[in-house]
Amino acid sequence: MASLWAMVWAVLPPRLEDFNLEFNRMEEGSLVFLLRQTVELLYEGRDLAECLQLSQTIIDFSWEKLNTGTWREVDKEWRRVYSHGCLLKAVCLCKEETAVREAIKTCDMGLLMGAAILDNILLKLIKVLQSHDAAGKRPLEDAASPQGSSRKRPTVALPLTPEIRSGTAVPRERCPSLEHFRAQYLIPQKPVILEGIVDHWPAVRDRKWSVEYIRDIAGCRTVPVELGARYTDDEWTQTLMTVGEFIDKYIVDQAQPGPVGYLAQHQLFEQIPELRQDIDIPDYCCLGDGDEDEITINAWFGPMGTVSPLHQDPQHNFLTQVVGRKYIRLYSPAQTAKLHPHPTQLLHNTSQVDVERPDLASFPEFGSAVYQECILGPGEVLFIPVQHWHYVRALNTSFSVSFWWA
Ligand SMILES: O=C(O)CCC(=O)C(=O)O
Repeated sequence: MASLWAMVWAVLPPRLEDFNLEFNRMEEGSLVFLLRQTVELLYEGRDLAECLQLSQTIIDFSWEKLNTGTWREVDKEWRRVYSHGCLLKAVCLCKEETAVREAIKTCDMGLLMGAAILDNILLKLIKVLQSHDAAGKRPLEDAASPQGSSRKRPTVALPLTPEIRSGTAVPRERCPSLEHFRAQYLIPQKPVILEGIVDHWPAVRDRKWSVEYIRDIAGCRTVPVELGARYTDDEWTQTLMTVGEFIDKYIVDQAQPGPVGYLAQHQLFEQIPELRQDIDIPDYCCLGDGDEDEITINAWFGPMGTVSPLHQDPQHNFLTQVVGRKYIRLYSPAQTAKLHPHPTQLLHNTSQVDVERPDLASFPEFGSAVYQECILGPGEVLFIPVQHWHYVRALNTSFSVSFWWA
């Protein structure tokens, strides 16, 4: 096998001149100058220690810019500078074969916070580093045990599997034709569970997803994780950790709900193409008006007891269950007044009511709101029409993929 250093250089542009360092609208010219100097140092192979130090300076400086003002206001060029800093740092780290994990983490930070550069070079570099890092496929030795987690919070057990009454059950269809789905469900905006439509996915067939499979593919990748039982709680927060750490701390099959962390991610499949290859956009999305590249694919990976509070979204959704089962409650937009949306602009799409333990003294109308419900199992796809309120609770360790489309 070629040395790591040789494999890394096979990913980099062959010559210094091929390294595109053109930036528009950058008032901080000196940082671009520093970036050029760092790239030169790397290509001339003069002083890697200095190169590493300079790349850290570039990261620190551009990080400040990324964290000033709102995310939307951040100039994309700063995100490109940040990604370049991450690339250079990761490359320098690879000279020491012991720092491969840190190099992968650095690339992930560039992917998460930066912008695509040099034909997605950070993704290519991660692929090389992961193939080199056999240790990346093992659980992290220093990960805290679930019992030791300081984030453990007492949770009140809910009925493990609610009984679904026939009057409220979401209907089911096995591989309906496009026309049937359009006429019966899409046009009248009615929820339905589609069975059999993802049976060809590698994620449910030959590369069947499981916690260990996810750890194998993505254990050493750094991702954003939500901490807290539900995003409406005051203590709810977000952090970055590796998928391996997340699994060790939060994904435990246990009799009672434990500490809750949720890998709920809009970018996961862009960041980890190996997982994207295991799934497919449902054919029914072609009935929408939007292009395929406008479809958002989300990952929802969490332990038993993870709850998404009752909320609505501005697009249709195919919520697809890959691992485990989820209890889901649906209310049509016509019920909105009975669901008591939060009054603030930020949370106006979220109900104040705790669906399975409603405070009917504070929210009396909720008791008469009409709903449908289901338990979604592996290989099943729930069509949630646009603006339909949905509440979701994982009944065991669960991985779902949702497709937002219009
Ligand atoms: O599965 C979940 O926890 C939430 C899914 C969801 O809200 C969505 O796909 O829009």
